[in-house]
Amino acid sequence: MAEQPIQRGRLRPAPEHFLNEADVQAVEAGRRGFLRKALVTASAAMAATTVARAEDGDPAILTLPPWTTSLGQPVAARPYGLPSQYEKGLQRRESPGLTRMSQVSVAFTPLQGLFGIVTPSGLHFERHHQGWSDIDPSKHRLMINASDDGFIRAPRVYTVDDILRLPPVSRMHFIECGANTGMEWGNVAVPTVQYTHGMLSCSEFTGVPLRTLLDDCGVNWKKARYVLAEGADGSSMTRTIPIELVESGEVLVAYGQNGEMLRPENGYPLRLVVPGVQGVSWVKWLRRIEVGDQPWATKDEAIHYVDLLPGGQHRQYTSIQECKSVITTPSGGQMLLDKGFYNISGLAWSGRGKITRVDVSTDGGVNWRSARIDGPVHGKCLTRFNIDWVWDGRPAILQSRAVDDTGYVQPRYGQLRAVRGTKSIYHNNAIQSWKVAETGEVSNVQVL
Ligand SMILES: Nc1nc2c(c(=O)[nH]1)N[C@H]1C(S)=C(S)[C@@H](COP(=O)(O)O)O[C@H]1N2
Ligand SMILES: [Mo]
Repeated sequence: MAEQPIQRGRLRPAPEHFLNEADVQAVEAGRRGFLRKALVTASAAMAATTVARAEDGDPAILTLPPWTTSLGQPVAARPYGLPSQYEKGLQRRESPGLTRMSQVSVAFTPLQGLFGIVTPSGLHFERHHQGWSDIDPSKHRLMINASDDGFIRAPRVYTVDDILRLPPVSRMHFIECGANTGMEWGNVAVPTVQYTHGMLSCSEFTGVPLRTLLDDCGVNWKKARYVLAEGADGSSMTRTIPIELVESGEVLVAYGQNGEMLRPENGYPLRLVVPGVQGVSWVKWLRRIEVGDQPWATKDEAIHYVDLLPGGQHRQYTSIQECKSVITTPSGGQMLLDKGFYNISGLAWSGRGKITRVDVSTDGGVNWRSARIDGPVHGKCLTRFNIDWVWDGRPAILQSRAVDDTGYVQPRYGQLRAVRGTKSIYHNNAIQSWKVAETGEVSNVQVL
């Protein structure tokens, strides 16, 4: 643990946890015990550090610190601002264990350390099938075409400047990888919410509705049924998207993220935004849209992101991220330092619309209370919830259960597995449970 972890409230943060070799073996073997043990050791080591408290004679209140008695730094000492040096522990993290297991390249968002609903751009999760590049926008093009003339009248190639001239819209949406929470299908308890749910981020995206561009190319809306989106990276990332999502104006060719241009890792200079749909369809470094009337069955939809079901069948082209929520604090790896008051905080989202309610249980799903929804509630966007809790020092199991405006209720593991079996990797939206031990240690458990 290189950096001093961030201390917030009466919670000790999760250790900056990387899975080690023993953890990886345990994960591969599908055993839960090992990870827990590794975590207890890490937490115990942290508990030994003393916590500074305000008391009589506290120099922090009695003595004027240097920042009060001297000149501060000038404006623009850092023309592009950075977080405080004391926030260094809050980082996107790769988990070498998970990466080795699934041969993927992914860096997870530290959900446990974030407030509200916006993910700072520098902490937005990253998922690349073939790495990222910082593309020179003057050399980037977006081509809109079709395999036969009947679909569009005037195929076109757009420069980034062409797209920046068109009327923009800005919208807040979550993006979640279809494989988020995937390890839990195998009953593997990864230690922290960063690794269970951190392939999830939320930004304000700015761009041009794809509909505008298709209109510009004279699309035949009656004939067109699907579009194919293709990225400029080496992964040949291609996904089929139903035309209804485009026609509704929801799908954006985005260049803006949280008020500035997209970050290179997230698709600079152009990416597709497909609200409510799994991350893989949000094609980054977007360079081509083809219009057609049947799914293309590309590798990223025929082989990957397919859900194996009981009885040897599978689901394909499932793309909506169903209603889901997670408590981000207290969460796995954190430690409650004392009995007493805690604010339970978390995120809820639905690929079908708005969150209407989040219930929270502190006794493993026996009793539920409705949480306070805090801040704006947008469709297909992260929604923050908070609820008071007084911890009596006894073991507890914390859970959250979200409901969206279609009336859909987030399922328990037992309910999800009854329909989906145990062989899937994708689209796990089950209720997450965090166990609080008498020691205050919080860990990942599954409650059916
Ligand atoms: N061109 C391209 N687009 C891509 C990918 C990729 O590897 N190449 N990864 C996809 C996947 S699987 C996900 S989950 C999201 C991740 O977006 P992010 O890295 O901005 O979080 O981008 C999608 N778009
Ligand atoms: Mo993904």
